[in-house]
Amino acid sequence: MAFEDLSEFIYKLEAGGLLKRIKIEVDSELEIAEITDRVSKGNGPALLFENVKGYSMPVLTNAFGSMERMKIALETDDLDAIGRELMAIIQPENLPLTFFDKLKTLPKLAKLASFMPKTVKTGPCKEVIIKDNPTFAEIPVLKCWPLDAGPFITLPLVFTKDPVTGGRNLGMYRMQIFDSNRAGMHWHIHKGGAEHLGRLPSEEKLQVAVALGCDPAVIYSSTAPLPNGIDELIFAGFLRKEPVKMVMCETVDIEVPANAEIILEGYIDPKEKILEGPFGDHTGYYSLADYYPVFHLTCITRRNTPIYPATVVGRPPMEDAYLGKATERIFLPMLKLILPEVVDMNMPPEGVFHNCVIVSIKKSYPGHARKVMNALWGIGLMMLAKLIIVVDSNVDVHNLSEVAWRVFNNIDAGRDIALMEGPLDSLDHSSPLANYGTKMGIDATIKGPDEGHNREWPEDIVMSSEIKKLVDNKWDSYGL
Ligand SMILES: Cc1cc2nc3c(=O)[nH]c(=O)nc-3n(C[C@H](O)[C@H](O)[C@H](O)COP(=O)(O)O)c2cc1C
Ligand SMILES: [Mn+2]
Repeated sequence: MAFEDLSEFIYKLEAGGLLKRIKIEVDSELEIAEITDRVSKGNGPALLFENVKGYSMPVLTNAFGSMERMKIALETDDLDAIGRELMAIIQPENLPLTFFDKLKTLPKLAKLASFMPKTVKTGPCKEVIIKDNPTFAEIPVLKCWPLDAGPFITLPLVFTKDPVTGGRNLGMYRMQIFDSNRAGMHWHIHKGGAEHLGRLPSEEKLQVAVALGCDPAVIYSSTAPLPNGIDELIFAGFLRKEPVKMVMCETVDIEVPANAEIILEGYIDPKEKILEGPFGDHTGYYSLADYYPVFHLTCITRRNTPIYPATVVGRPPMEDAYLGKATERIFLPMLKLILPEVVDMNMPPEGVFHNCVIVSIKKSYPGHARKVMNALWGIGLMMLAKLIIVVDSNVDVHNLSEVAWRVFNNIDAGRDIALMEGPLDSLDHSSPLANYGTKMGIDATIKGPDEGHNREWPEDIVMSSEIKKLVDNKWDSYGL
């Protein structure tokens, strides 16, 4: 049974001893962030702050902050299995060929239909409707780091519609609170929300709705790198094996999850921008201040006693690392559909997703590693990967020590480093220009004469199995 809402997820975590309630008074300015940072870095539990100074709403942090909690969130024992299941639905060989094949796939297609979001008349997110002077002031939005430009909503689910096709997008983009009814909308230029705004005639306004606190599959789906034009709510339905219940907003023509804790309705004027940031970001640095669109609040709808969810990001690893790991596992099979030579992939938390991708391949022709780099730089948000390291199939990409050892030994800098100019993540601070710069590929695979390497390539040092067995058997007698 899927989680209906955030509370059900909280109860599940609590029942498993994976959530702690903090009853003494804490400050939404810096104190909650410092507590969360320590607990998160210490592999600690999810935190529910019940007594936030000056506010009646409790604050939830670190809910997704471990592999165990991430799996509970998506109701699975094995994130890779979700990826394989996704493949089973979209793989071409599963398209019906004969009549009997068709019959076999019927349950699968019926399942797909059952993932579509379902519109309902009303829901808990409408228990309170505030159209007169709605204000952010009742929400305990966190200020996370000393040099942050203000409080930031860090787990917002931002809904927009494509002005041309009407198609929905859901993305997670942080929102800086400027005053009672204006917030920044920090969608990067590569993202779905920004694309919608860009398609809007400049004299119109883009309607936006933001959900705070949904069931965990919906929250995760807002972070998933789905191609623009694919509805994140169908993906959420697939993950939770039940449709997401949606309800129409009060002041904008957008549907939002009926079981959300809080809904913020509003609009963005494409002609208006505001200096947003700095913000202590998931790179471990303050992302630089820059101009972003302004969200104008027109209505708040919410539960009677909502929970405000937040994440604290900073120097990795933090909570977002686990959301990223889920994405790495769930989307790997799909990547293999396009690149069957890929064996495994690791996006280590220190690389904050867009800075480092390590990929192992079954190499079968000269230049194969470069082909994989170029392909990755051409697929969706992988275009932003600043460093791609390619290793042979026998290398365990999740063992960073092994990867480092292979790279340090295997590369000839003149031959094995590929530099590529192109788009970079908006959070990258190293490139001379924002959003554009140089990316590097490292080919750490074994080279042979077909790649101009006419010297012998040495063997890995491995003890023979007979001697290993002999030493195993005699181990206790060595007196070690
Ligand atoms: C905690 C968290 C915060 C994020 N903040 C932002 C952000 O401020 N701006 C942004 O463009 N992407 C941000 N992202 C990444 C996007 O949510 C992600 O790229 C998502 O796929 C975007 O959806 P879209 O492709 O529909 O635009 C964040 C992700 C997480 C997990
Ligand atoms: Mn999208």
